[in-house]
Amino acid sequence: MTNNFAQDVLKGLTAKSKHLSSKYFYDDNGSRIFQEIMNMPEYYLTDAEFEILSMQSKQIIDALQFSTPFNIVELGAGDGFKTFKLLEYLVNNDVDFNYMPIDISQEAIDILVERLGERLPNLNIRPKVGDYFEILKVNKQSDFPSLLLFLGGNIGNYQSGKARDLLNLFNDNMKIGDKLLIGFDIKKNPIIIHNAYYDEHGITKRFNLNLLLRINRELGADFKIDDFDFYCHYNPITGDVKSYIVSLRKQSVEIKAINKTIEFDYNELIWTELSKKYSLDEIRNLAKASNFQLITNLLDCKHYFTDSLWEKI
Ligand code: AVJ
Repeated sequence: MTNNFAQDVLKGLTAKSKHLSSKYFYDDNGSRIFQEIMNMPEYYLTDAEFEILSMQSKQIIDALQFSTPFNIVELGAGDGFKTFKLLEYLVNNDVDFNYMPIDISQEAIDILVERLGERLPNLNIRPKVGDYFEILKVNKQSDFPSLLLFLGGNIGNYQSGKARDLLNLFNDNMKIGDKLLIGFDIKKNPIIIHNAYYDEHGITKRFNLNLLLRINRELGADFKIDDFDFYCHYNPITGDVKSYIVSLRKQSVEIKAINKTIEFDYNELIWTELSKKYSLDEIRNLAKASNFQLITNLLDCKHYFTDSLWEKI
């Protein structure tokens, strides 16, 4: 893990245009800061998806058309709070299913299992820690159909080609008739999106700069985070929110674990994240390009976000 981190940091910070991957935001600190982001009123994604999953559980389950017991496999379950409403609906209606939350963090899974055990004692839960695809491969052998959950808009972190590759990999590890429920943030008034990412409280700035603190701690670097700032920008044509760390001075930073001193120019950028927004047409095309049939788009009342239900054909 740390090894991959070191290699990716080396590659990203010695590239001509510097970049770091947003997947490294989520150490313990970063996960806590992300909770703060989800609690900001400006970060509408969380509330919108929560509304969909609490108000439209019945529509989702009816649309699955599974006639046997089934598995619900959640990729990147996190604390699982929004999934709770869907699980609660199923348990209360005596539906026969297994819930398999998958996460790379043992700590996240432990918390999730404890919470769900208290709130839904009758839930049949089979948590897994590890690589999505290893686990999906095993799950494909199950006698029962599966519903995969990929929620929260995480697909937005992938550039188009990469998103297609990832969804094709999901598809390869599913049986015909299996379903995927996948969250997309939808293109909307640019100001609303701008405010969700370039927030006044500086929480998203802290979320980004935490990555430098993580490099300091795990890779023995000496980033002075007061000498860096945060900038992000929404392009309403492409739907890309791009986030950057900005060097406020010409400076050099030593990173012991990779044996390098990295030079930063005045105002030089490190690209940290893509959070892509989709139109409903783009979602339809992406489903097709990855061998799925789109069954239905479930939307919140403001049409800010969709959980899109796809079938492997
Ligand atoms: C967890 C990837 C869905 O892109 O909206 C929040 C992460 N970044 N604010 C997103 C994030 C800045 C988030 N995802």
